[in-house]
Amino acid sequence: MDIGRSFTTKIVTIERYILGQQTGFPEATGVLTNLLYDLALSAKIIASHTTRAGLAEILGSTDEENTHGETVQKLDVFAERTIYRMNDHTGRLAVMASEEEEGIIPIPPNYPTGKYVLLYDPLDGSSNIDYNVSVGTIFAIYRRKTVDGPGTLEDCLQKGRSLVAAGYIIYGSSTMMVYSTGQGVHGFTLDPRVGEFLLSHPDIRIPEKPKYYSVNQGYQPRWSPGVQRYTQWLQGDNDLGMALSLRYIGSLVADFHRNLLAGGVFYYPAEGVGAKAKGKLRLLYEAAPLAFLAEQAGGYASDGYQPILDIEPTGLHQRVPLFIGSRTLVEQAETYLRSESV
Ligand code: AFP
Repeated sequence: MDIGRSFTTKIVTIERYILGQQTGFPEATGVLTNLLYDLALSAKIIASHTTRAGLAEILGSTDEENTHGETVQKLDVFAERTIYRMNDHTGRLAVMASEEEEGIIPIPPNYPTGKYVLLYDPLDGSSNIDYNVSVGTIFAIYRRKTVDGPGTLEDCLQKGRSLVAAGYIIYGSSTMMVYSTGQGVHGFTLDPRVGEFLLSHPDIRIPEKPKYYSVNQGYQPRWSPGVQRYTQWLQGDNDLGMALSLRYIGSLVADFHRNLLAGGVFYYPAEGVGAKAKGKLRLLYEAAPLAFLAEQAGGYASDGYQPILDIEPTGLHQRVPLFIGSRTLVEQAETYLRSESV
Protein backbone atom coordinates (compact mmCIF):
# COMPACT_ATOMS: atom_id res chain seq x y z
CA MET A 1 0.00 0.00 0.00
CA ASP A 2 1.22 3.49 -0.80
CA ILE A 3 0.84 5.16 2.60
CA GLY A 4 1.53 8.61 1.15
CA ARG A 5 -1.51 8.45 -1.11
CA SER A 6 -3.85 7.27 1.67
CA PHE A 7 -3.81 10.79 3.21
CA THR A 8 -6.45 12.64 1.25
CA THR A 9 -6.68 15.86 3.29
CA LYS A 10 -4.61 18.64 1.74
CA ILE A 11 -2.38 20.75 3.98
CA VAL A 12 -2.99 24.38 3.09
CA THR A 13 -0.99 27.13 4.76
CA ILE A 14 -2.49 30.58 5.22
CA GLU A 15 0.02 32.01 2.73
CA ARG A 16 -1.07 29.55 0.05
CA TYR A 17 -4.73 30.18 0.77
CA ILE A 18 -4.45 33.98 0.66
CA LEU A 19 -2.49 33.76 -2.60
CA GLY A 20 -5.04 31.32 -4.03
CA GLN A 21 -7.85 33.76 -3.29
CA GLN A 22 -5.91 36.54 -4.99
CA THR A 23 -5.63 34.60 -8.25
CA GLY A 24 -9.42 34.96 -8.63
CA PHE A 25 -8.80 38.69 -9.12
CA PRO A 26 -6.40 39.28 -12.04
CA GLU A 27 -6.40 43.01 -11.33
CA ALA A 28 -5.13 42.44 -7.76
CA THR A 29 -1.70 43.87 -7.05
CA GLY A 30 -0.84 41.59 -4.13
CA VAL A 31 -0.78 44.45 -1.62
CA LEU A 32 -3.77 43.15 0.36
CA THR A 33 -2.32 39.64 0.22
CA ASN A 34 0.91 40.87 1.76
CA LEU A 35 -0.93 42.94 4.35
CA LEU A 36 -2.85 39.87 5.51
CA TYR A 37 0.36 37.91 5.52
CA ASP A 38 2.00 40.57 7.74
CA LEU A 39 -0.94 40.33 10.13
CA ALA A 40 -0.54 36.55 10.28
CA LEU A 41 3.12 37.08 11.11
CA SER A 42 2.24 39.61 13.83
CA ALA A 43 -0.18 37.03 15.21
CA LYS A 44 2.55 34.41 15.45
CA ILE A 45 4.80 36.81 17.34
CA ILE A 46 2.01 37.86 19.72
CA ALA A 47 0.98 34.21 20.22
CA SER A 48 4.52 33.28 21.14
CA HIS A 49 4.23 35.77 24.01
CA THR A 50 0.64 35.06 25.12
CA THR A 51 1.58 31.44 25.75
CA ARG A 52 4.23 32.72 28.19
CA ALA A 53 1.90 35.20 29.84
CA GLY A 54 1.87 33.36 33.14
CA LEU A 55 5.55 34.05 33.52
CA ALA A 56 6.26 36.88 35.89
CA GLU A 57 8.48 38.79 33.48
CA ILE A 58 5.55 39.46 31.15
CA LEU A 59 3.12 40.63 33.80
CA GLY A 60 3.53 43.82 35.78
CA SER A 61 3.59 47.46 34.91
CA THR A 62 5.01 48.79 31.67
CA ASP A 63 7.91 50.55 33.32
CA GLU A 64 9.12 47.61 35.45
CA GLU A 65 12.50 46.11 34.67
CA ASN A 66 13.00 42.39 34.16
CA THR A 67 16.01 40.42 35.38
CA HIS A 68 17.99 41.42 32.28
CA GLY A 69 17.53 45.10 33.04
CA GLU A 70 15.15 45.42 30.07
CA THR A 71 11.89 47.28 30.32
CA VAL A 72 9.01 44.85 30.73
CA GLN A 73 6.07 45.45 28.46
CA LYS A 74 2.57 44.40 29.33
CA LEU A 75 1.16 42.06 26.76
CA ASP A 76 -1.35 44.54 25.34
CA VAL A 77 1.41 47.11 24.85
CA PHE A 78 3.59 44.45 23.26
CA ALA A 79 0.79 43.45 20.87
CA GLU A 80 0.20 47.10 19.97
CA ARG A 81 3.89 47.72 19.20
CA THR A 82 4.22 44.46 17.24
CA ILE A 83 1.37 45.26 14.87
CA TYR A 84 2.57 48.84 14.45
CA ARG A 85 6.18 47.88 13.75
CA MET A 86 5.14 45.18 11.30
CA ASN A 87 3.11 47.66 9.26
CA ASP A 88 4.61 51.15 9.58
CA HIS A 89 7.26 50.81 6.85
CA THR A 90 5.76 48.50 4.21
CA GLY A 91 4.26 51.14 1.94
CA ARG A 92 0.94 49.30 2.03
CA LEU A 93 -0.85 51.61 4.49
CA ALA A 94 -1.88 55.25 4.42
CA VAL A 95 -2.64 55.40 8.14
CA MET A 96 -3.48 53.18 11.11
CA ALA A 97 -5.66 53.53 14.20
CA SER A 98 -5.66 51.39 17.31
CA GLU A 99 -7.98 50.91 20.24
CA GLU A 100 -4.95 51.64 22.42
CA GLU A 101 -4.21 55.06 20.89
CA GLU A 102 -6.27 58.22 21.22
CA GLY A 103 -5.69 59.60 17.72
CA ILE A 104 -4.80 58.24 14.29
CA ILE A 105 -1.38 56.59 13.90
CA PRO A 106 0.43 58.21 10.96
CA ILE A 107 2.98 56.40 8.82
CA PRO A 108 6.39 57.89 9.70
CA PRO A 109 7.37 60.53 7.09
CA ASN A 110 10.48 58.59 6.04
CA TYR A 111 8.36 55.69 4.77
CA PRO A 112 6.05 55.56 1.74
CA THR A 113 2.28 55.51 2.18
CA GLY A 114 -0.05 53.04 0.47
CA LYS A 115 -3.68 52.57 -0.42
CA TYR A 116 -5.03 50.73 2.63
CA VAL A 117 -6.05 51.73 6.15
CA LEU A 118 -5.60 49.39 9.12
CA LEU A 119 -7.70 49.65 12.27
CA TYR A 120 -7.02 47.22 15.09
CA ASP A 121 -7.66 46.22 18.65
CA PRO A 122 -4.28 44.67 19.51
CA LEU A 123 -5.36 42.59 22.51
CA ASP A 124 -9.05 42.59 23.21
CA GLY A 125 -10.14 41.17 26.56
CA SER A 126 -6.75 41.97 28.06
CA SER A 127 -8.20 42.27 31.57
CA ASN A 128 -8.53 38.46 31.33
CA ILE A 129 -4.85 37.79 30.69
CA ASP A 130 -3.88 37.36 34.32
CA TYR A 131 -6.49 34.59 34.66
CA ASN A 132 -5.36 32.50 31.65
CA VAL A 133 -8.54 33.27 29.70
CA SER A 134 -8.51 33.52 25.90
CA VAL A 135 -7.85 36.94 24.41
CA GLY A 136 -7.80 38.14 20.82
CA THR A 137 -6.64 40.64 18.22
CA ILE A 138 -9.24 42.18 15.89
CA PHE A 139 -8.38 43.92 12.61
CA ALA A 140 -10.23 45.88 9.95
CA ILE A 141 -8.87 46.91 6.54
CA TYR A 142 -10.34 49.69 4.40
CA ARG A 143 -9.27 51.36 1.17
CA ARG A 144 -8.13 54.94 1.82
CA LYS A 145 -10.56 57.70 0.85
CA THR A 146 -8.00 60.44 0.34
CA VAL A 147 -5.99 60.18 -2.85
CA ASP A 148 -2.38 60.44 -1.71
CA GLY A 149 -0.04 61.81 0.93
CA PRO A 150 -0.40 60.97 4.62
CA GLY A 151 -3.67 59.25 5.55
CA THR A 152 -6.17 61.22 7.62
CA LEU A 153 -8.93 60.76 10.16
CA GLU A 154 -11.38 60.72 7.25
CA ASP A 155 -9.68 57.58 5.93
CA CYS A 156 -10.30 55.86 9.28
CA LEU A 157 -13.92 56.96 9.77
CA GLN A 158 -15.57 54.62 7.28
CA LYS A 159 -18.63 52.50 7.75
CA GLY A 160 -18.27 48.74 7.96
CA ARG A 161 -20.02 48.26 4.61
CA SER A 162 -16.80 49.62 3.01
CA LEU A 163 -14.55 47.02 4.63
CA VAL A 164 -12.16 45.26 2.26
CA ALA A 165 -11.17 42.64 4.81
CA ALA A 166 -11.52 41.93 8.51
CA GLY A 167 -10.59 39.22 10.93
CA TYR A 168 -9.40 38.22 14.34
CA ILE A 169 -6.80 36.09 16.01
CA ILE A 170 -7.83 34.13 19.07
CA TYR A 171 -5.13 33.15 21.54
CA GLY A 172 -6.77 30.21 23.27
CA SER A 173 -6.16 26.52 23.74
CA SER A 174 -4.76 26.91 20.25
CA THR A 175 -4.12 30.07 18.25
CA MET A 176 -6.45 30.66 15.32
CA MET A 177 -6.66 33.34 12.67
CA VAL A 178 -10.10 33.83 11.16
CA TYR A 179 -10.57 36.32 8.33
CA SER A 180 -12.69 37.32 5.38
CA THR A 181 -11.98 39.35 2.27
CA GLY A 182 -15.65 39.20 1.32
CA GLN A 183 -15.46 35.66 -0.03
CA GLY A 184 -16.64 33.76 3.03
CA VAL A 185 -14.97 33.30 6.39
CA HIS A 186 -11.97 31.03 6.74
CA GLY A 187 -10.17 29.82 9.85
CA PHE A 188 -6.56 28.73 10.26
CA THR A 189 -5.02 27.04 13.28
CA LEU A 190 -1.42 27.72 14.22
CA ASP A 191 0.66 24.57 14.34
CA PRO A 192 3.29 25.62 16.88
CA ARG A 193 5.63 22.79 15.84
CA VAL A 194 6.09 24.20 12.35
CA GLY A 195 5.08 27.81 13.03
CA GLU A 196 2.44 27.87 10.30
CA PHE A 197 -1.26 28.72 10.25
CA LEU A 198 -2.96 25.76 8.55
CA LEU A 199 -6.44 25.84 7.04
CA SER A 200 -8.66 24.10 9.59
CA HIS A 201 -12.07 25.77 9.14
CA PRO A 202 -12.81 26.55 5.46
CA ASP A 203 -15.94 28.53 4.65
CA ILE A 204 -17.37 28.88 8.16
CA ARG A 205 -21.16 29.22 8.28
CA ILE A 206 -23.06 29.93 11.50
CA PRO A 207 -25.14 26.78 12.16
CA GLU A 208 -28.90 27.02 11.55
CA LYS A 209 -29.78 25.83 15.03
CA PRO A 210 -28.36 28.16 17.70
CA LYS A 211 -26.97 26.85 20.98
CA TYR A 212 -25.86 29.79 23.10
CA TYR A 213 -26.67 33.28 24.22
CA SER A 214 -23.84 35.36 25.63
CA VAL A 215 -24.30 38.46 27.73
CA ASN A 216 -23.05 39.80 31.04
CA GLN A 217 -26.18 38.81 32.98
CA GLY A 218 -24.82 40.65 36.03
CA TYR A 219 -25.93 43.90 34.41
CA GLN A 220 -29.52 42.74 33.84
CA PRO A 221 -31.10 45.28 36.26
CA ARG A 222 -29.70 48.08 34.07
CA TRP A 223 -31.16 46.81 30.78
CA SER A 224 -34.17 48.33 29.04
CA PRO A 225 -37.51 46.42 29.17
CA GLY A 226 -36.98 45.32 25.53
CA VAL A 227 -33.61 43.73 26.32
CA GLN A 228 -35.10 42.08 29.44
CA ARG A 229 -37.92 40.55 27.37
CA TYR A 230 -35.51 39.50 24.63
CA THR A 231 -33.42 37.67 27.23
CA GLN A 232 -36.49 35.81 28.50
CA TRP A 233 -37.25 34.87 24.90
CA LEU A 234 -33.76 33.39 24.55
CA GLN A 235 -34.18 31.56 27.84
CA GLY A 236 -37.14 29.56 26.55
CA ASP A 237 -40.13 31.84 26.16
CA ASN A 238 -39.87 31.31 22.39
CA ASP A 239 -40.82 29.24 19.40
CA LEU A 240 -37.32 27.79 18.94
CA GLY A 241 -38.38 24.68 20.85
CA MET A 242 -35.48 25.00 23.28
CA ALA A 243 -33.92 27.32 25.80
CA LEU A 244 -30.47 28.47 24.83
CA SER A 245 -27.57 27.90 27.21
CA LEU A 246 -25.76 30.88 28.64
CA ARG A 247 -22.03 31.11 27.89
CA TYR A 248 -20.12 34.30 28.67
CA ILE A 249 -16.35 34.62 28.79
CA GLY A 250 -16.06 38.42 28.87
CA SER A 251 -13.52 38.34 26.05
CA LEU A 252 -15.31 39.38 22.88
CA VAL A 253 -13.21 37.44 20.37
CA ALA A 254 -13.63 34.22 22.38
CA ASP A 255 -17.38 34.74 22.85
CA PHE A 256 -17.85 35.61 19.17
CA HIS A 257 -15.70 32.71 17.98
CA ARG A 258 -17.66 30.15 20.00
CA ASN A 259 -21.00 31.44 18.75
CA LEU A 260 -19.75 31.61 15.16
CA LEU A 261 -18.97 27.90 15.28
CA ALA A 262 -21.84 26.75 17.52
CA GLY A 263 -24.62 29.21 16.63
CA GLY A 264 -25.94 31.79 19.05
CA VAL A 265 -25.99 35.46 19.90
CA PHE A 266 -23.65 37.75 21.82
CA TYR A 267 -24.97 41.06 23.03
CA TYR A 268 -23.67 44.05 24.94
CA PRO A 269 -26.65 46.39 25.14
CA ALA A 270 -26.92 50.03 26.13
CA GLU A 271 -27.41 50.61 29.83
CA GLY A 272 -29.65 53.69 30.17
CA VAL A 273 -27.82 56.92 30.97
CA GLY A 274 -24.21 57.10 32.14
CA ALA A 275 -20.93 55.62 30.98
CA LYS A 276 -22.57 52.75 29.09
CA ALA A 277 -25.45 54.68 27.52
CA LYS A 278 -24.15 53.38 24.19
CA GLY A 279 -22.89 50.06 25.54
CA LYS A 280 -19.19 49.37 25.98
CA LEU A 281 -17.84 48.08 22.71
CA ARG A 282 -16.15 50.20 20.06
CA LEU A 283 -17.71 50.51 16.63
CA LEU A 284 -14.49 50.68 14.63
CA TYR A 285 -12.24 48.26 16.48
CA GLU A 286 -14.69 45.60 17.65
CA ALA A 287 -18.26 45.80 16.32
CA ALA A 288 -17.72 46.58 12.60
CA PRO A 289 -15.02 43.99 11.80
CA LEU A 290 -16.89 41.24 13.65
CA ALA A 291 -20.15 42.32 11.98
CA PHE A 292 -18.43 41.90 8.60
CA LEU A 293 -17.42 38.35 9.55
CA ALA A 294 -20.88 37.57 10.93
CA GLU A 295 -22.59 38.63 7.69
CA GLN A 296 -20.03 36.72 5.61
CA ALA A 297 -20.84 33.60 7.66
CA GLY A 298 -24.60 33.99 7.12
CA GLY A 299 -25.21 35.81 10.41
CA TYR A 300 -25.98 39.40 11.27
CA ALA A 301 -25.01 42.24 13.63
CA SER A 302 -27.14 45.15 14.75
CA ASP A 303 -27.15 47.93 17.32
CA GLY A 304 -30.76 46.89 17.99
CA TYR A 305 -32.18 49.16 15.29
CA GLN A 306 -29.94 49.04 12.24
CA PRO A 307 -27.12 46.93 10.80
CA ILE A 308 -23.77 47.69 12.45
CA LEU A 309 -22.22 47.78 8.97
CA ASP A 310 -24.43 50.74 7.98
CA ILE A 311 -23.47 52.99 10.90
CA GLU A 312 -21.48 56.03 9.77
CA PRO A 313 -18.73 56.56 12.38
CA THR A 314 -18.24 60.02 13.83
CA GLY A 315 -15.33 59.32 16.17
CA LEU A 316 -12.45 56.86 16.41
CA HIS A 317 -13.50 55.50 19.79
CA GLN A 318 -17.27 55.67 19.35
CA ARG A 319 -19.16 53.03 21.33
CA VAL A 320 -22.15 51.11 20.08
CA PRO A 321 -24.65 48.61 21.51
CA LEU A 322 -23.97 45.26 19.84
CA PHE A 323 -26.15 42.24 19.06
CA ILE A 324 -24.23 39.77 16.90
CA GLY A 325 -24.46 36.16 15.77
CA SER A 326 -27.19 34.00 14.23
CA ARG A 327 -29.38 36.13 11.98
CA THR A 328 -32.76 35.07 13.40
CA LEU A 329 -31.64 35.78 16.96
CA VAL A 330 -30.30 39.23 16.14
CA GLU A 331 -33.42 40.12 14.15
CA GLN A 332 -35.50 39.07 17.15
CA ALA A 333 -33.51 41.51 19.30
CA GLU A 334 -34.37 44.27 16.81
CA THR A 335 -38.07 43.34 17.08
CA TYR A 336 -38.00 43.67 20.87
CA LEU A 337 -36.02 46.90 20.85
CA ARG A 338 -38.14 48.54 18.16
CA SER A 339 -41.31 47.59 20.00
CA GLU A 340 -40.19 49.48 23.11
CA SER A 341 -39.82 52.71 21.15
CA VAL A 342 -43.44 52.76 19.79
P1 AFP B 1 -11.04 44.41 28.41
O1 AFP B 1 -10.17 44.54 27.17
O2 AFP B 1 -10.94 45.57 29.33
O3 AFP B 1 -10.84 43.09 29.10
O4 AFP B 1 -12.56 44.44 27.89
C1 AFP B 1 -13.00 43.39 27.11
C2 AFP B 1 -14.22 43.82 26.35
O5 AFP B 1 -13.98 44.99 25.63
C3 AFP B 1 -14.71 42.71 25.42
O6 AFP B 1 -13.70 41.86 24.97
C4 AFP B 1 -15.73 41.97 26.25
O7 AFP B 1 -16.74 41.39 25.46
C5 AFP B 1 -16.28 43.03 27.16
O8 AFP B 1 -15.30 44.04 27.26
C6 AFP B 1 -16.58 42.51 28.53
O9 AFP B 1 -17.10 43.53 29.32
P2 AFP B 1 -17.74 43.23 30.76
O10 AFP B 1 -16.59 42.87 31.67
O11 AFP B 1 -18.40 44.51 31.15
O12 AFP B 1 -18.74 42.11 30.62
